[in-house]
Amino acid sequence: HHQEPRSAGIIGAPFSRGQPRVGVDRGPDVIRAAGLVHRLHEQGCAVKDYGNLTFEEVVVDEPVGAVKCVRAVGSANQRLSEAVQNVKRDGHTSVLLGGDHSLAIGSIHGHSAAVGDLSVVWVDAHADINTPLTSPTGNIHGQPMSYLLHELQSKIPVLPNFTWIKPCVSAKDLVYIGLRDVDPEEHYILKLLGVKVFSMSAVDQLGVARVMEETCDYLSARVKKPIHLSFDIDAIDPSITPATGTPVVGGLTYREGVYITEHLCQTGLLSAVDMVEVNPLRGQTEQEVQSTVHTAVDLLLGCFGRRREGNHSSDYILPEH
Ligand code: 6HN
Ligand code: MN
Ligand code: MN
Ligand code: MN
Repeated sequence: HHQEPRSAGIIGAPFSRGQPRVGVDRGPDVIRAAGLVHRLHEQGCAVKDYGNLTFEEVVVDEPVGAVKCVRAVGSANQRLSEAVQNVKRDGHTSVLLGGDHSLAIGSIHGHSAAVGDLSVVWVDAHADINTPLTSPTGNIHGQPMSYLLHELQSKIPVLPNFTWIKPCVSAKDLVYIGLRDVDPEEHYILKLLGVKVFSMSAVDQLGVARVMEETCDYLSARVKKPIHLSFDIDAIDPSITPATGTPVVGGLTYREGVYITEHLCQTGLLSAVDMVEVNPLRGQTEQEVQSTVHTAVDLLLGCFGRRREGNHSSDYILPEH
């Protein structure tokens, strides 16, 4: 079978205000420095790098209730949403390099604004579905899905710089993979909305191949919608990707992570990808940082057609002597 030629439109979002640790804003540049663009080209993928976004400097950003940096996060995501809409209108698969996971608000919003109804595959140790009122930390990177889901809108208070957000995802169009650190309030929400979850227990029980088969069967049961993959690097086990802000033991292996991206690529429906929470300042050694960054790159290559069996272009001709 033949795949359509792919093209990636890369957006860097050096943004960290959805959580308190410095360094995650360096994610886009370290992922590029590891050769992402070159390696995508090498595997026959067209690439346009749209560069890094710049963000409004929000000087006064007092907590709203318990929620921190509301205005900065709202404003940054509004810019990101516009940027993703641009990339989609140019015909690319959108690639967001974060930055922290609060950026999923703008990325998914912009994707949906450009293409309509989406499926969302959220690969993460965490569910990131706290509402502003259930959040135990006030960090917005633990809340993005709550702002995006139609079903939670009555639970979301009005927040400064958040009024542009239109909920655009239905609970039935969301699948989680890799969960292993879910707050009790989040667990209640997941059960209340009947969200499809493949926790690490399910990965252990079923194996990653069946998890992906069931994920795609579930999402394509009605109509085949474009897929938004939101990949938090902390989904992978911290023995492989330690340079991240909220590591949790017992995660996906490198191979399970790559398999997820290969499988989603082969659906032909992958339309936008987030690679978030890579924080080079959280590595204890250079080796820890490199392992984390190289894994992020390999996951992205998997999203754009890299196969571990090898690849060759369809017009390749063996040299004659
Ligand atoms: N992430 N559930 C915790 C919270 O603060 O709401 C942790 C969130 C982690 C978020 O890793 O993107
Ligand atoms: Mn063929
Ligand atoms: Mn996480
Ligand atoms: Mn996350």
